[in-house]
Amino acid sequence: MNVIQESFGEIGGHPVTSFSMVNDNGVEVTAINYGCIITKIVAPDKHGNYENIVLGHDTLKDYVKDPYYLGAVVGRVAGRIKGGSFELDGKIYNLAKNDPPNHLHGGDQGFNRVIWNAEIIDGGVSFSYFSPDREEGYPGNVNMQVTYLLDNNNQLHVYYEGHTDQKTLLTVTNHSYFNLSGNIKKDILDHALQIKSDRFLELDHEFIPTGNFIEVGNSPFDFRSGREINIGSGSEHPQNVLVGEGYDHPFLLNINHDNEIVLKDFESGRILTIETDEPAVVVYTGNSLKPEGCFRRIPSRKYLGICLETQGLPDAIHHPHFPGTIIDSGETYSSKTVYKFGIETNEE
Ligand code: G6D
Repeated sequence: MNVIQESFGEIGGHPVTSFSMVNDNGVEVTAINYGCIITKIVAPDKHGNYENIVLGHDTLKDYVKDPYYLGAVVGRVAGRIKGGSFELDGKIYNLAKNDPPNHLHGGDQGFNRVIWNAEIIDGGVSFSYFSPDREEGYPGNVNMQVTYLLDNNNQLHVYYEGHTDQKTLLTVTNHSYFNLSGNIKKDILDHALQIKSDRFLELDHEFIPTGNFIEVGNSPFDFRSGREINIGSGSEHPQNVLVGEGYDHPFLLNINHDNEIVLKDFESGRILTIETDEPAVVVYTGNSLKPEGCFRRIPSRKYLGICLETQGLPDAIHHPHFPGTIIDSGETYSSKTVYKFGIETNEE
């Protein structure tokens, strides 16, 4: 495994570096130590064309301006926290209401907007960051580590690990927008998605979970046998309409057995298979991508990428029946997600 290190600019005098991991098959994953952002994933289609399959930018300036968390690790808490505040052991903590009136993806200067230390290791790169007590309003001094490893089976292994010196909240994810067509030839509406999930979380008008789990059966949220994403963009289901004619929903994963998430583009033959130890995956179909701006000269627009954010449940702190996202001193937050880049020729 080669890891090619290159300067990617600087922020406030701090250097930002890109790390390109290239395996023996020519698959490439590139990430920078600003936000642990994955800037590029290059994988072959069924004809052997190696093309980029994530939305990204070519310059640091564009990532600093980016409002979409493109490719970034988001946290301390991925997703929204209602009212931008929470209580732990009788104390109230107030966070940035950066998605007013709520908190989103760790706040104004979340993990996506800080510079991480980086170390090239065998098979990839490891990022680390010390998040001081009360950073973005969260309690506890937290040591975070994010590791990206690319193997010769075309799998990207992503490991997250966190330690705190006092009780806090922690659940992070990677916010890459996948588009398997290759170099964004089209949007993702005719990509097929399969998730063996029986339930998803109902959202309210602020995209905050109501606490209700909804069965997917007989609805545009039933991806158990695989179906095209466009079922949601044209749907009149109130939850599809609510989030801007698509999906922006956490799906409960059937942990401990066949909890694969599979995304396919039949035209290119590319298949992305995701396995995770997280209890949920937020499916976000880029409904809020605005027509302003571009991604490497491709004009931005709705549905240009799909995020599959494996994570704890959003706003879990306000829903005792959700799997927890509280971590205490002496405990280890750890999470693993594996992305496998494959090909399916029509002959199979
Ligand atoms: C919108 O509601 C969506 C979020 O889920 C997404 O993460 C963000 O855009 C980038 O706020």
